[in-house]
Amino acid sequence: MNIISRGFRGRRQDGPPDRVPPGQYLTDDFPVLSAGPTPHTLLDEWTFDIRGGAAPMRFTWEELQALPSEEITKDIHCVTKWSKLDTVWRGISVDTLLDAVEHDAGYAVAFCDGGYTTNLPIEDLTDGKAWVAYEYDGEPLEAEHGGPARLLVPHLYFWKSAKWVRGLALRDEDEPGFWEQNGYHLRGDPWLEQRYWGD
Ligand SMILES: Nc1nc2c(c(=O)[nH]1)N[C@H]1C(S)=C(S)[C@@H](COP(=O)(O)O)O[C@H]1N2
Ligand SMILES: [Mo]
Repeated sequence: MNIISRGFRGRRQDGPPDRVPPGQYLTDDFPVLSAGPTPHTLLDEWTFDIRGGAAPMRFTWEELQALPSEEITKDIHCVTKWSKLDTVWRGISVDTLLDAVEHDAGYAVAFCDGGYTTNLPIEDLTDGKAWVAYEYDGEPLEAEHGGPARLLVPHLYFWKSAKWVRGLALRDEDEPGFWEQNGYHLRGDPWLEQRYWGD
């Protein structure tokens, strides 16, 4: 009888090739990957800052909540090889946030409570490709998954989706963030398998 081994093999599903990038497998769980302890910031002390534009911009939690939000259904892909299809979020488009700032930057570094950073070209943050998400599956985003708010950049590997995000620092040059200084690819396109330096 090989029912059991078949059952185990079932965890490593291939999934539809147009949805699951090369080298990835599907999971129904939502694994937690954090490089340090989970910070807990009170909402009335929480702000989202955009630095490096013509003038600094700051949104309080209340101001952020007053902006038009969207429901976002996207597949996500972690560089540790799990992918999860049709995850449902609510958040504010980064387009909406950057519209409030005069700038001509080509890049940004997202910064977070706890000190995590990740770098992104502005092109990967705009035109409906990135959000500051504060709900997952119809509930406030859990702290372990980045609540109160995280960046959601689903077309890149999930390390770009900075948890506990507190703002964006606009830059003229691409400046490696936490994982990008420690061996991860500068951009991280899962369809090109841009996992590590040199990929
Ligand atoms: N602030 C912060 N954001 C982070 C991380 C982190 O360690 N700290 N880990 C990244 C990595 S490597 C991944 S795969 C995803 C994991 O998100 P999850 O724990 O909600 O699955 O968050 C990303 N964002
Ligand atoms: Mo990751």
